[in-house]
Amino acid sequence: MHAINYEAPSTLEQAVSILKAHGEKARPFCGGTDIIIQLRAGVRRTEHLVDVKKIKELRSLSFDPKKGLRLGAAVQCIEIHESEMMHRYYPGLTEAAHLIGSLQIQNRASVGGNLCNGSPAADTTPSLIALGAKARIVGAKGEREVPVESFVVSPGRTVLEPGELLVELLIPPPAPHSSDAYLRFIPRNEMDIAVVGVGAAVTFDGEKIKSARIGLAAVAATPLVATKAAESLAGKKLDDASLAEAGRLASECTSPIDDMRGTAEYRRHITGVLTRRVLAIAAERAKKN
Ligand SMILES: Cc1cc2nc3c(=O)[nH]c(=O)nc-3n(C[C@@H](O)[C@@H](O)[C@H](O)COP(=O)(O)OP(=O)(O)OC[C@H]3O[C@@H](n4cnc5c(N)ncnc54)[C@H](O)[C@@H]3O)c2cc1C
Repeated sequence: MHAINYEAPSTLEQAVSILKAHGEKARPFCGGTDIIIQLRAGVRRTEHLVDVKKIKELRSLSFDPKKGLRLGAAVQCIEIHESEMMHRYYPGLTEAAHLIGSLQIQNRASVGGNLCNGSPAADTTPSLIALGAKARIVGAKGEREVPVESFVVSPGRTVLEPGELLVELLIPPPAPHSSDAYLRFIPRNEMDIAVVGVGAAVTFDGEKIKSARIGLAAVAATPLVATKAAESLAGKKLDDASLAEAGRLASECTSPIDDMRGTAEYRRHITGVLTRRVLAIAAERAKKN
């Protein structure tokens, strides 16, 4: 690995100014569980690593019943799993964060880094999509918010311009009678990349579904929002027929590849199965809220 300068600013202003000064030659990082491996393997190159873990705004994990969740980009997955508030209000996102690697990896890995790495198979991204999360981005030219489903533009590439930083993820408060869930399928019971990952959030109005959102991983070049599948549920009871229809529409919106973990056809099939299952889990939880 070539020599790399390391800086760890303690304010957002300092980080933005360092990133601006070095342009494309600098990269921000949080836990390093992706970037260090990529730099060692030579698949990414940078001259300056800007460690953003000391910046207060990127460390926040705070919930307001009216405004929702502010999840700082550098909050580690283990902090999410250890938070009672997260288990109560966002159980699906919490289980996605707790699936990443091992406990050692979760002690370093962040949800922000999982998203910024731009992998189509990132485990927390479908949950963020299901929850309607927005990414708050800050750079030298100012600030912007991007819905998470538009954040990844191709494998390994995101909407972030050189010098921009993901500061936090903003997630609306859960509506009454709503909840979320995440399921993934991996080829073996070890640490592995998802063959398919599905996150879902549902809101009930009495016995019927008021609204739903579904996010998919590892079934296209970018994480997907399964809009038609989710919309097909509105106004219906969550029964075998509505689940089957949502599963069918979710697998229809995918464009998977064949690889060593599974064929495209297999991925489409698993998408339908997991969508039905994850919706049923989210619904069980929602009925208790
Ligand atoms: C053994 C092992 C097992 C794993 N298992 C899984 C798994 O099961 N599921 C899964 O989804 N992932 C898995 N991963 C990958 C997972 O650890 C990462 O995706 C992690 O979540 C990234 O977070 P990080 O803080 O370490 O990111 P980093 O490595 O620090 O950064 C990742 C990328 O995002 C950019 N970046 C980071 N933070 C910011 C920011 N605030 N603003 C702008 N850009 C930023 C960096 O420049 C870099 O390109 C595994 C990794 C390992 C090593």
